[in-house]
Amino acid sequence: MTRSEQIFAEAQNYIPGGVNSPVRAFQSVGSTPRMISRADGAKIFDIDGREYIDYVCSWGPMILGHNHPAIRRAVIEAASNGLSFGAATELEVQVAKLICSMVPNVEMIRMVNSGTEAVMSAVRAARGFTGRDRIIKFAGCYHGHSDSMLVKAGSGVMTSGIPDSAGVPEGCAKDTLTAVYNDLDSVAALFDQNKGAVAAVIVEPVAANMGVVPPEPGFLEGLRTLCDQNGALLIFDEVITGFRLALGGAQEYYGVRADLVTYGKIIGAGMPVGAYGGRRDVMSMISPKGSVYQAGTLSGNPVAMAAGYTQLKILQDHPQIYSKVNELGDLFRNSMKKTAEHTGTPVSITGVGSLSCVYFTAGPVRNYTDAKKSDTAAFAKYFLYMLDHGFYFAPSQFEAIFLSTAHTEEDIKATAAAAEAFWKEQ
Ligand code: HOZ
Repeated sequence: MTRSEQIFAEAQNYIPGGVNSPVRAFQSVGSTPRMISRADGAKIFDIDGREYIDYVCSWGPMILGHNHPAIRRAVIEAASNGLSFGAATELEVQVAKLICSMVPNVEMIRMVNSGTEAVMSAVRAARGFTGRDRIIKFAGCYHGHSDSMLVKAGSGVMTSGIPDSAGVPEGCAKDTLTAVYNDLDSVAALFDQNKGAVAAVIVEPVAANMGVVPPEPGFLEGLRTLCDQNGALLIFDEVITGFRLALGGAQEYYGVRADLVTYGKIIGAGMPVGAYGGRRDVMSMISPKGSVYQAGTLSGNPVAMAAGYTQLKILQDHPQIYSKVNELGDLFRNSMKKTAEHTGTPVSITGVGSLSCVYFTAGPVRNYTDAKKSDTAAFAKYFLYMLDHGFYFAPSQFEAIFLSTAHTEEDIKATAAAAEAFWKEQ
Protein backbone atom coordinates (compact mmCIF):
# COMPACT_ATOMS: atom_id res chain seq x y z
CA MET A 1 0.00 0.00 0.00
CA THR A 2 1.32 3.47 -0.83
CA ARG A 3 1.24 6.25 1.77
CA SER A 4 -1.41 7.99 -0.32
CA GLU A 5 -3.57 4.87 -0.09
CA GLN A 6 -3.01 4.55 3.65
CA ILE A 7 -3.94 8.14 4.31
CA PHE A 8 -6.96 7.96 2.04
CA ALA A 9 -8.16 4.86 3.92
CA GLU A 10 -7.89 6.81 7.17
CA ALA A 11 -9.57 9.83 5.58
CA GLN A 12 -12.73 7.78 4.98
CA ASN A 13 -13.32 7.74 8.74
CA TYR A 14 -13.22 11.47 9.19
CA ILE A 15 -14.18 13.16 5.92
CA PRO A 16 -17.20 12.17 3.79
CA GLY A 17 -15.80 10.06 0.98
CA GLY A 18 -12.32 10.90 2.26
CA VAL A 19 -12.18 14.20 0.35
CA ASN A 20 -13.18 17.81 0.80
CA SER A 21 -14.61 18.07 -2.71
CA PRO A 22 -16.11 15.19 -4.73
CA VAL A 23 -14.10 15.70 -7.91
CA ARG A 24 -10.90 14.85 -5.98
CA ALA A 25 -12.09 11.39 -5.04
CA PHE A 26 -10.96 9.46 -8.16
CA GLN A 27 -14.16 7.44 -7.71
CA SER A 28 -15.22 7.73 -11.35
CA VAL A 29 -11.85 6.45 -12.55
CA GLY A 30 -11.86 3.50 -10.14
CA SER A 31 -8.86 4.62 -8.12
CA THR A 32 -7.91 6.61 -5.05
CA PRO A 33 -6.36 10.07 -4.82
CA ARG A 34 -2.65 10.73 -4.80
CA MET A 35 -2.00 12.86 -1.71
CA ILE A 36 -0.23 15.97 -2.92
CA SER A 37 2.54 17.46 -0.82
CA ARG A 38 3.73 20.38 -2.94
CA ALA A 39 3.67 21.99 -6.35
CA ASP A 40 6.11 24.07 -8.33
CA GLY A 41 5.87 25.49 -11.85
CA ALA A 42 4.07 22.95 -14.05
CA LYS A 43 4.64 20.09 -11.61
CA ILE A 44 2.98 18.62 -8.58
CA PHE A 45 4.47 16.08 -6.20
CA ASP A 46 2.81 13.46 -4.04
CA ILE A 47 3.75 12.12 -0.62
CA ASP A 48 5.02 8.89 -2.20
CA GLY A 49 7.77 10.78 -3.99
CA ARG A 50 6.19 10.79 -7.44
CA GLU A 51 6.07 13.86 -9.64
CA TYR A 52 3.61 14.77 -12.36
CA ILE A 53 3.11 17.37 -15.06
CA ASP A 54 -0.01 19.02 -13.72
CA TYR A 55 -2.92 19.74 -16.07
CA VAL A 56 -5.34 20.68 -13.28
CA CYS A 57 -3.56 23.85 -12.12
CA SER A 58 -5.77 23.91 -8.99
CA TRP A 59 -8.77 23.90 -11.34
CA GLY A 60 -7.58 26.95 -13.22
CA PRO A 61 -6.08 29.80 -11.23
CA MET A 62 -2.42 28.84 -11.59
CA ILE A 63 -2.06 30.57 -14.93
CA LEU A 64 1.56 31.46 -14.04
CA GLY A 65 2.30 27.99 -12.72
CA HIS A 66 2.52 26.87 -9.10
CA ASN A 67 4.47 28.61 -6.38
CA HIS A 68 5.33 31.70 -8.43
CA PRO A 69 8.11 33.53 -6.54
CA ALA A 70 6.55 37.01 -6.69
CA ILE A 71 3.18 35.74 -5.47
CA ARG A 72 4.79 33.69 -2.72
CA ARG A 73 6.72 36.77 -1.54
CA ALA A 74 3.56 38.90 -1.55
CA VAL A 75 1.71 36.30 0.53
CA ILE A 76 4.50 35.99 3.09
CA GLU A 77 4.75 39.75 3.42
CA ALA A 78 0.98 40.16 3.82
CA ALA A 79 0.81 37.32 6.33
CA SER A 80 3.49 38.95 8.44
CA ASN A 81 1.07 41.87 8.98
CA GLY A 82 -1.80 39.69 10.20
CA LEU A 83 -4.07 37.10 8.61
CA SER A 84 -7.50 38.68 8.75
CA PHE A 85 -8.92 41.96 10.00
CA GLY A 86 -12.58 41.78 9.06
CA ALA A 87 -12.15 45.46 8.26
CA ALA A 88 -11.62 47.67 5.22
CA THR A 89 -8.13 47.77 3.68
CA GLU A 90 -6.36 49.88 1.05
CA LEU A 91 -5.31 46.75 -0.84
CA GLU A 92 -8.85 45.56 -1.51
CA VAL A 93 -9.59 48.94 -3.09
CA GLN A 94 -6.50 48.58 -5.30
CA VAL A 95 -7.62 45.11 -6.40
CA ALA A 96 -11.13 46.36 -7.19
CA LYS A 97 -9.74 49.34 -9.12
CA LEU A 98 -7.36 47.09 -11.06
CA ILE A 99 -10.10 44.65 -12.07
CA CYS A 100 -12.45 47.47 -13.10
CA SER A 101 -9.66 48.87 -15.29
CA MET A 102 -9.01 45.48 -16.91
CA VAL A 103 -12.43 44.03 -17.56
CA PRO A 104 -14.95 45.53 -19.96
CA ASN A 105 -18.25 46.47 -18.31
CA VAL A 106 -17.12 45.80 -14.77
CA GLU A 107 -17.75 49.17 -13.13
CA MET A 108 -17.99 47.92 -9.54
CA ILE A 109 -16.96 44.68 -7.93
CA ARG A 110 -17.53 42.92 -4.58
CA MET A 111 -15.11 40.34 -3.18
CA VAL A 112 -16.41 37.10 -1.72
CA ASN A 113 -14.70 33.79 -0.90
CA SER A 114 -15.47 31.37 -3.71
CA GLY A 115 -17.08 31.06 -7.11
CA THR A 116 -20.12 29.47 -5.48
CA GLU A 117 -20.61 32.52 -3.29
CA ALA A 118 -20.03 34.86 -6.24
CA VAL A 119 -22.75 33.21 -8.32
CA MET A 120 -25.18 32.96 -5.41
CA SER A 121 -24.71 36.68 -4.78
CA ALA A 122 -24.86 37.71 -8.44
CA VAL A 123 -28.13 35.81 -8.88
CA ARG A 124 -29.55 37.56 -5.82
CA ALA A 125 -28.44 40.92 -7.23
CA ALA A 126 -30.10 40.13 -10.57
CA ARG A 127 -33.32 39.15 -8.80
CA GLY A 128 -33.22 42.26 -6.62
CA PHE A 129 -32.56 44.53 -9.59
CA THR A 130 -35.23 43.11 -11.90
CA GLY A 131 -37.82 42.15 -9.27
CA ARG A 132 -38.09 38.76 -11.00
CA ASP A 133 -37.36 35.26 -9.68
CA ARG A 134 -36.52 32.91 -12.55
CA ILE A 135 -33.04 32.17 -13.84
CA ILE A 136 -32.10 30.40 -17.07
CA LYS A 137 -29.02 28.20 -16.89
CA PHE A 138 -27.63 25.58 -19.28
CA ALA A 139 -27.52 21.83 -18.79
CA GLY A 140 -23.92 20.84 -18.04
CA CYS A 141 -22.84 24.29 -16.94
CA TYR A 142 -21.65 24.37 -13.35
CA HIS A 143 -21.98 27.48 -11.24
CA GLY A 144 -20.97 26.19 -7.83
CA HIS A 145 -23.10 24.34 -5.33
CA SER A 146 -25.70 26.86 -4.17
CA ASP A 147 -29.22 25.38 -4.11
CA SER A 148 -30.65 27.07 -7.17
CA MET A 149 -27.64 26.22 -9.34
CA LEU A 150 -27.60 22.46 -8.64
CA VAL A 151 -30.01 21.77 -11.44
CA LYS A 152 -28.64 19.78 -14.39
CA ALA A 153 -25.18 20.85 -13.26
CA GLY A 154 -21.82 19.88 -14.71
CA SER A 155 -18.55 19.08 -12.88
CA GLY A 156 -18.77 16.57 -10.00
CA VAL A 157 -22.57 16.35 -10.29
CA MET A 158 -22.26 15.20 -13.90
CA THR A 159 -19.29 12.93 -13.12
CA SER A 160 -21.09 11.11 -10.34
CA GLY A 161 -24.24 10.79 -12.47
CA ILE A 162 -26.44 12.49 -9.88
CA PRO A 163 -29.16 14.17 -11.95
CA ASP A 164 -29.89 16.80 -9.32
CA SER A 165 -28.64 16.98 -5.74
CA ALA A 166 -30.70 15.71 -2.84
CA GLY A 167 -31.42 18.37 -0.24
CA VAL A 168 -32.38 21.11 -2.69
CA PRO A 169 -35.92 22.25 -1.85
CA GLU A 170 -38.35 22.10 -4.75
CA GLY A 171 -39.06 25.77 -4.13
CA CYS A 172 -35.43 26.66 -4.91
CA ALA A 173 -35.15 24.50 -8.01
CA LYS A 174 -38.47 25.53 -9.57
CA ASP A 175 -37.19 28.96 -10.50
CA THR A 176 -34.16 27.53 -12.32
CA LEU A 177 -34.98 26.88 -15.96
CA THR A 178 -32.64 24.75 -18.03
CA ALA A 179 -31.69 25.45 -21.64
CA VAL A 180 -29.41 23.64 -24.09
CA TYR A 181 -25.89 25.05 -24.55
CA ASN A 182 -25.25 26.40 -28.07
CA ASP A 183 -29.01 26.33 -28.80
CA LEU A 184 -30.57 29.79 -28.85
CA ASP A 185 -34.02 28.41 -29.72
CA SER A 186 -34.12 26.59 -26.39
CA VAL A 187 -33.45 29.90 -24.62
CA ALA A 188 -36.02 31.81 -26.68
CA ALA A 189 -38.63 29.14 -25.86
CA LEU A 190 -37.99 29.51 -22.11
CA PHE A 191 -38.32 33.28 -22.35
CA ASP A 192 -41.64 32.83 -24.21
CA GLN A 193 -42.97 30.39 -21.63
CA ASN A 194 -41.92 32.64 -18.74
CA LYS A 195 -42.78 36.13 -19.97
CA GLY A 196 -41.69 38.89 -17.61
CA ALA A 197 -40.45 36.35 -15.04
CA VAL A 198 -36.81 35.76 -16.00
CA ALA A 199 -34.30 37.81 -13.99
CA ALA A 200 -31.17 36.54 -15.74
CA VAL A 201 -29.47 34.09 -18.02
CA ILE A 202 -26.31 32.67 -16.48
CA VAL A 203 -23.76 30.98 -18.70
CA GLU A 204 -20.19 29.77 -18.69
CA PRO A 205 -19.09 31.63 -21.85
CA VAL A 206 -16.89 28.62 -22.56
CA ALA A 207 -18.57 25.64 -20.93
CA ALA A 208 -15.73 24.08 -18.95
CA ASN A 209 -17.48 21.80 -16.49
CA MET A 210 -18.83 19.26 -19.00
CA GLY A 211 -15.40 18.88 -20.52
CA VAL A 212 -14.76 21.97 -22.64
CA VAL A 213 -17.43 23.12 -25.08
CA PRO A 214 -16.67 26.42 -26.80
CA PRO A 215 -19.56 28.69 -27.76
CA GLU A 216 -20.48 28.48 -31.42
CA PRO A 217 -20.29 31.74 -33.40
CA GLY A 218 -23.34 33.84 -32.60
CA PHE A 219 -24.34 31.95 -29.43
CA LEU A 220 -23.13 34.49 -26.86
CA GLU A 221 -24.23 37.40 -29.08
CA GLY A 222 -27.67 35.75 -29.35
CA LEU A 223 -27.92 35.46 -25.57
CA ARG A 224 -27.15 39.16 -25.28
CA THR A 225 -29.93 39.99 -27.73
CA LEU A 226 -32.47 37.69 -26.07
CA CYS A 227 -31.70 39.19 -22.66
CA ASP A 228 -32.11 42.71 -24.01
CA GLN A 229 -35.37 41.84 -25.73
CA ASN A 230 -36.77 40.32 -22.55
CA GLY A 231 -35.46 42.76 -19.94
CA ALA A 232 -33.25 40.13 -18.31
CA LEU A 233 -29.62 40.42 -17.23
CA LEU A 234 -26.83 38.37 -18.78
CA ILE A 235 -24.41 36.86 -16.25
CA PHE A 236 -21.11 35.43 -17.46
CA ASP A 237 -19.68 32.92 -15.02
CA GLU A 238 -15.99 33.54 -15.62
CA VAL A 239 -14.70 31.41 -12.76
CA ILE A 240 -12.71 29.49 -15.37
CA THR A 241 -12.37 31.92 -18.28
CA GLY A 242 -11.76 35.14 -16.32
CA PHE A 243 -8.18 36.46 -16.73
CA ARG A 244 -7.39 33.18 -18.52
CA LEU A 245 -8.72 33.62 -22.06
CA ALA A 246 -7.69 37.27 -22.02
CA LEU A 247 -7.15 39.99 -19.44
CA GLY A 248 -10.80 40.96 -19.89
CA GLY A 249 -11.89 37.31 -19.92
CA ALA A 250 -14.51 35.98 -22.31
CA GLN A 251 -16.15 39.39 -22.66
CA GLU A 252 -12.97 40.67 -24.27
CA TYR A 253 -12.16 37.43 -26.12
CA TYR A 254 -15.58 37.14 -27.76
CA GLY A 255 -16.51 40.84 -27.75
CA VAL A 256 -19.82 40.27 -25.97
CA ARG A 257 -20.98 42.42 -23.05
CA ALA A 258 -22.33 40.84 -19.88
CA ASP A 259 -24.26 42.75 -17.21
CA LEU A 260 -22.69 40.83 -14.35
CA VAL A 261 -19.58 38.67 -14.20
CA THR A 262 -18.61 36.12 -11.55
CA TYR A 263 -15.09 35.06 -10.66
CA GLY A 264 -13.47 32.50 -8.37
CA LYS A 265 -10.05 31.37 -7.34
CA ILE A 266 -8.12 33.10 -10.13
CA ILE A 267 -8.64 36.45 -8.40
CA GLY A 268 -6.67 35.15 -5.43
CA ALA A 269 -4.04 33.36 -7.54
CA GLY A 270 -5.38 30.17 -5.97
CA MET A 271 -6.18 31.54 -2.51
CA PRO A 272 -9.85 31.18 -1.48
CA VAL A 273 -11.44 34.15 -3.26
CA GLY A 274 -14.40 34.89 -5.46
CA ALA A 275 -15.93 38.10 -6.74
CA TYR A 276 -18.87 39.43 -8.68
CA GLY A 277 -19.06 42.67 -10.53
CA GLY A 278 -20.61 44.50 -13.42
CA ARG A 279 -22.91 47.39 -14.22
CA ARG A 280 -22.85 50.21 -11.70
CA ASP A 281 -26.65 50.42 -11.50
CA VAL A 282 -26.95 46.69 -10.70
CA MET A 283 -24.02 46.60 -8.27
CA SER A 284 -25.43 49.68 -6.52
CA MET A 285 -28.21 47.39 -5.30
CA ILE A 286 -25.73 45.63 -3.00
CA SER A 287 -25.77 46.29 0.74
CA PRO A 288 -24.86 48.69 2.39
CA LYS A 289 -25.45 50.90 -0.68
CA GLY A 290 -28.63 49.11 -1.68
CA SER A 291 -31.17 46.61 -0.43
CA VAL A 292 -29.66 43.30 -1.65
CA TYR A 293 -27.88 41.83 1.38
CA GLN A 294 -24.54 40.05 1.05
CA ALA A 295 -21.67 39.95 3.54
CA GLY A 296 -18.60 38.02 4.77
CA THR A 297 -15.84 38.32 7.38
CA LEU A 298 -13.20 36.88 5.09
CA SER A 299 -14.23 38.78 1.96
CA GLY A 300 -11.29 40.78 0.67
CA ASN A 301 -8.96 38.92 3.03
CA PRO A 302 -5.60 40.76 3.04
CA VAL A 303 -3.43 37.71 2.31
CA ALA A 304 -5.67 36.59 -0.56
CA MET A 305 -5.79 40.14 -1.93
CA ALA A 306 -1.98 40.36 -1.87
CA ALA A 307 -1.72 37.14 -3.87
CA GLY A 308 -4.41 38.19 -6.31
CA TYR A 309 -3.10 41.70 -6.85
CA THR A 310 0.37 40.39 -7.59
CA GLN A 311 -0.86 37.85 -10.13
CA LEU A 312 -3.22 40.30 -11.83
CA LYS A 313 -0.47 42.94 -12.10
CA ILE A 314 1.89 40.40 -13.68
CA LEU A 315 -0.82 39.51 -16.19
CA GLN A 316 -1.46 43.18 -16.93
CA ASP A 317 2.22 44.04 -17.29
CA HIS A 318 3.01 41.03 -19.53
CA PRO A 319 0.21 40.72 -22.08
CA GLN A 320 2.36 38.31 -24.11
CA ILE A 321 1.43 35.72 -21.47
CA TYR A 322 -1.86 35.23 -23.31
CA SER A 323 -0.32 34.51 -26.69
CA LYS A 324 2.06 32.10 -24.96
CA VAL A 325 -0.56 30.02 -23.08
CA ASN A 326 -2.97 30.12 -26.01
CA GLU A 327 -0.23 28.84 -28.35
CA LEU A 328 0.52 26.07 -25.86
CA GLY A 329 -3.19 25.24 -25.95
CA ASP A 330 -3.10 25.00 -29.76
CA LEU A 331 0.00 22.82 -29.55
CA PHE A 332 -1.70 20.54 -27.01
CA ARG A 333 -4.82 20.12 -29.14
CA ASN A 334 -2.92 19.66 -32.40
CA SER A 335 -0.50 17.14 -30.87
CA MET A 336 -3.32 15.12 -29.35
CA LYS A 337 -5.31 15.23 -32.60
CA LYS A 338 -2.31 13.89 -34.54
CA THR A 339 -1.81 11.19 -31.95
CA ALA A 340 -5.45 10.17 -32.17
CA GLU A 341 -5.25 10.09 -35.98
CA HIS A 342 -2.03 8.00 -36.00
CA THR A 343 -3.58 5.45 -33.69
CA GLY A 344 -7.13 5.55 -35.06
CA THR A 345 -8.53 6.49 -31.65
CA PRO A 346 -12.11 7.85 -31.77
CA VAL A 347 -11.71 10.92 -29.56
CA SER A 348 -12.93 14.44 -30.00
CA ILE A 349 -10.49 17.14 -28.95
CA THR A 350 -12.05 20.47 -28.08
CA GLY A 351 -10.95 23.69 -26.49
CA VAL A 352 -10.11 27.33 -26.73
CA GLY A 353 -6.99 29.17 -25.58
CA SER A 354 -5.38 27.34 -22.68
CA LEU A 355 -8.47 25.17 -22.00
CA SER A 356 -8.86 21.77 -23.64
CA CYS A 357 -10.67 18.46 -23.39
CA VAL A 358 -10.13 14.99 -24.86
CA TYR A 359 -13.60 13.45 -25.12
CA PHE A 360 -13.80 9.71 -25.63
CA THR A 361 -16.44 10.00 -28.31
CA ALA A 362 -16.13 10.71 -32.01
CA GLY A 363 -18.14 13.90 -31.48
CA PRO A 364 -18.98 16.57 -32.35
CA VAL A 365 -19.54 17.79 -28.80
CA ARG A 366 -21.75 20.88 -28.75
CA ASN A 367 -23.69 20.40 -25.51
CA TYR A 368 -24.40 18.27 -22.43
CA THR A 369 -26.13 15.45 -24.35
CA ASP A 370 -23.16 15.13 -26.71
CA ALA A 371 -20.66 15.23 -23.83
CA LYS A 372 -22.56 12.47 -22.02
CA LYS A 373 -21.96 10.17 -25.01
CA SER A 374 -18.30 9.90 -23.96
CA ASP A 375 -17.03 6.46 -23.05
CA THR A 376 -16.10 7.16 -19.45
CA ALA A 377 -14.66 3.66 -18.96
CA ALA A 378 -12.21 4.33 -21.84
CA PHE A 379 -11.40 7.69 -20.28
CA ALA A 380 -10.68 6.01 -16.92
CA LYS A 381 -8.20 3.56 -18.50
CA TYR A 382 -6.44 6.37 -20.32
CA PHE A 383 -6.42 8.56 -17.20
CA LEU A 384 -4.83 5.84 -15.04
CA TYR A 385 -2.16 5.08 -17.65
CA MET A 386 -1.27 8.76 -17.95
CA LEU A 387 -1.18 9.18 -14.17
CA ASP A 388 1.15 6.21 -13.81
CA HIS A 389 3.41 7.79 -16.43
CA GLY A 390 3.60 11.16 -14.67
CA PHE A 391 0.76 13.19 -16.21
CA TYR A 392 -1.85 14.50 -13.77
CA PHE A 393 -5.20 15.22 -15.40
CA ALA A 394 -8.49 15.86 -13.60
CA PRO A 395 -9.94 12.48 -12.57
CA SER A 396 -13.08 13.00 -14.63
CA GLN A 397 -14.02 13.07 -18.29
CA PHE A 398 -16.05 16.19 -17.61
CA GLU A 399 -13.37 18.58 -16.36
CA ALA A 400 -11.07 20.88 -18.29
CA ILE A 401 -7.36 20.47 -19.05
CA PHE A 402 -5.54 23.63 -17.95
CA LEU A 403 -2.20 25.00 -19.10
CA SER A 404 0.03 27.61 -17.52
CA THR A 405 3.02 29.67 -18.60
CA ALA A 406 5.17 27.16 -16.69
CA HIS A 407 4.27 24.36 -19.10
CA THR A 408 6.70 23.83 -21.95
CA GLU A 409 6.47 22.50 -25.49
CA GLU A 410 8.50 19.52 -24.25
CA ASP A 411 5.90 18.80 -21.56
CA ILE A 412 3.19 18.74 -24.18
CA LYS A 413 5.16 16.62 -26.63
CA ALA A 414 5.93 14.13 -23.84
CA THR A 415 2.22 14.01 -22.98
CA ALA A 416 1.21 13.32 -26.58
CA ALA A 417 3.93 10.66 -26.86
CA ALA A 418 2.63 8.89 -23.75
CA ALA A 419 -0.95 9.03 -25.07
CA GLU A 420 0.27 7.63 -28.40
CA ALA A 421 2.05 4.74 -26.66
CA PHE A 422 -1.11 3.95 -24.69
CA TRP A 423 -3.48 4.18 -27.65
CA LYS A 424 -1.19 1.96 -29.76
CA GLU A 425 -1.52 -0.78 -27.13
CA GLN A 426 -5.33 -0.66 -27.25
N1 HOZ B 1 -15.88 22.95 -9.99
C1 HOZ B 1 -14.50 23.08 -10.17
C2 HOZ B 1 -14.07 22.08 -11.15
N2 HOZ B 1 -14.73 22.17 -12.35
C3 HOZ B 1 -13.76 23.06 -8.88
C4 HOZ B 1 -13.36 21.74 -8.37
C5 HOZ B 1 -14.21 21.26 -7.27
O1 HOZ B 1 -15.44 21.24 -7.38
O2 HOZ B 1 -13.62 20.85 -6.27
